[in-house]
Amino acid sequence: MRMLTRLVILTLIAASISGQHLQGRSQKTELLVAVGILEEQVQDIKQKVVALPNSGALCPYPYKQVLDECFFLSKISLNWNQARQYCQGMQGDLATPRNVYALKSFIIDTASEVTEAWLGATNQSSEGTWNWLDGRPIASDFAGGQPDDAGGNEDCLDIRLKWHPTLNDYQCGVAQRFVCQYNG
Ligand SMILES: [Ca+2]
Ligand SMILES: [Ca+2]
Repeated sequence: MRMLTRLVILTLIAASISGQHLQGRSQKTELLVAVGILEEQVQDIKQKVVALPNSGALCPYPYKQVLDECFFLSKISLNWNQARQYCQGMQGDLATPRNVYALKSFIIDTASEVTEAWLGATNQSSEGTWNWLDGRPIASDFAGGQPDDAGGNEDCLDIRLKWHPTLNDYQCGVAQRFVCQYNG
């Protein structure tokens, strides 16, 4: 009797284990099928990505892509306020680069003769405070001794291509080349 009970219990355990195995196997099969479907979908998405036009499409003419931002280096020279108006007239504003040195490389690559260009920051309305036009503080990247508000008359930000670090406050009324950034 005792033997029979043990046998029954062992049989039940064996059946239970085998059931778990079966269950586990079918779960594994289901997961493998799911993985297969996902792999197919990934392939499908990759093909669609390849079929898309070049990533240059991120930046409409005449902007050029630098990392994930779109910049335009002017050929003409304007004072800071005029330059800002010009950029705003082409769906942008003066540049507020997240990576100043990527923009610097872009300017040098595009026009190595350029020595300075307006960027998107001013303290015309609050002397001493330097924020990008999008509100982010300009924490670093000012050249040594800058901003110096020389002559008490430097309220606009430019980039000096031959300086490192590279940013400077300068007289807003001076006409020089400038960098716009697409805001689309
Ligand atoms: Ca100033
Ligand atoms: Ca200065």
